Amino acid sequence: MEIDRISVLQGDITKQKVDAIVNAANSSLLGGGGVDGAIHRAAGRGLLDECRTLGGCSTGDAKITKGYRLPAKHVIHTVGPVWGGGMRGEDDSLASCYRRSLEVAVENGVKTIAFPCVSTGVYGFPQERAAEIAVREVREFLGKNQSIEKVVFVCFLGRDFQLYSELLK
Ligand code: AR6
Repeated sequence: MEIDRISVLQGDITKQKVDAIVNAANSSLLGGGGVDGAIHRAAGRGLLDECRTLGGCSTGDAKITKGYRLPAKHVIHTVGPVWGGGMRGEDDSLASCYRRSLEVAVENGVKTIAFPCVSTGVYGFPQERAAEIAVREVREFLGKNQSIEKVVFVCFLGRDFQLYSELLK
């Protein structure tokens, strides 16, 4: 069942030893604060150099790089929507981030993948609404795809850990 392949933990995504961790990046893909900053710091300069070759990324899309000094083999960079009140297609864009990240994962033979809570920090997307979208999209994708073995939601904040734990019960 899909649900057996999904888990949640509270912690730092840069420490996860998985095939790919997802980065909540911005459209430049050239780094920033939050989880993006943490991933670039932990991965080292090679990550930024590879990101420079990618030509940025649109909101709702995803691009893959190597993981460099991270324990994860790859980083899948996705660009979440900036919250603007909910009437500007934010839900669809966020759903697209999860779907596109999983599609890129499958295309690259990634079997284990960790997600942060995309858009819910600097970009201001409401946490509960984002968690519902994330869990729904991942469940739906895993229902159709057998090649992904494990999806982990890595929550930095206790509140997110609570929300995901409830949704995955
Ligand atoms: N591991 C896991 N989650 C983390 C970590 C970590 N080490 N650090 C922070 N988080 P944010 P966004 C959580 O702001 O809202 C950047 O500047 C954090 O608590 O990182 O998508 C980019 O360059 C929150 O739950 O991403 C963009 O400009 C979640 O990660 C912009 O921020 C996402 O918060 C993207 O904003």
